[in-house]
Amino acid sequence: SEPLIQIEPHGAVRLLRLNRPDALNAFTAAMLGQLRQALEAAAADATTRCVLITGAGRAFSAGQDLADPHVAPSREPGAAPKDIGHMLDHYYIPLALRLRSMPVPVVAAVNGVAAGAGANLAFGCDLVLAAESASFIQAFSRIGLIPDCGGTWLLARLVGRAKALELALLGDKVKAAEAAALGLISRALPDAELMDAAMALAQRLAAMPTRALAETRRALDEAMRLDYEPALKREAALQSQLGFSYDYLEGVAAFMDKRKPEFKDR
Ligand code: T3D
Repeated sequence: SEPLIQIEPHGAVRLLRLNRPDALNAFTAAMLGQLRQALEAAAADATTRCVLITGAGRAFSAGQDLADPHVAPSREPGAAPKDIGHMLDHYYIPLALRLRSMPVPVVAAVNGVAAGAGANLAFGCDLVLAAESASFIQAFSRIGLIPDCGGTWLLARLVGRAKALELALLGDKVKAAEAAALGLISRALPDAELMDAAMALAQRLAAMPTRALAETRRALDEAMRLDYEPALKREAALQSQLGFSYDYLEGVAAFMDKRKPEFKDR
């Protein structure tokens, strides 16, 4: 049967395509498991230098599959309520952590609607491009939940508390261009240009010093919870390690020799 996550190698870029188009790529436990495995495999593969995530069909992802028996509340009178926290503990949290600690940059190409966990999964990527027809919805409040999959952490950091609360409380649809203007995503692009632009961006990142890019993400995330002086010291510690790297040697040598660098570290 068709994999729920399609994996396509494009040179040093690994494209992961969410692949349940008939259900708007809504996440089942099996699909979340496959996505995590696909990220693990990309992380473990030394030739992969960038991951690109997109959706099959007209949506990026409609978030948790609300028909999934793991989470759908039973309508039978007297039926015991389900603990949907298990889904978060066993699937969404490990996935969000894996995404945020990838040794390579992760680009999202949001091809259509991204709702609930689908939106927050995209916001957890390093660079997010979206088609102009795409939209983002914090759907949680509509069904009596709070933003998960990192939403409570990510939203205010991306757009500030006032806008974060507006998005999270109201759960309104935000079009790609507005998402870009708010700083939720990098850029909105004409639909027909999205995949070429996302692939070009991913290939560009793949040719860059991968280890420095991963450490940049780590340092930025850590700095969010540090005071100024500890953040300066953390930069110094990470920089000191990178100073011993091949890519630093190569980067400076290429600059001095006025040639294109060939980075190798990961
Ligand atoms: O539960 C836990 O473990 C906690 C974790 C929660 C994480 C979450 O992600 S909670 C949020 C879950 N997502 C949503 O609440 C979004 C629900 N979907 C929508 O609001 C809309 O479908 C969209 C805005 C995403 C798209 O709207 P539209 O008009 O383009 O499409 P549609 O007609 O609503 O959907 C098309 C079909 O997909 C439809 O099925 P049908 O009528 O053709 O048989 C619809 O039911 C189905 N679908 C869409 N989203 C989901 C879904 N089926 C299951 N789960 C979904 N999330």
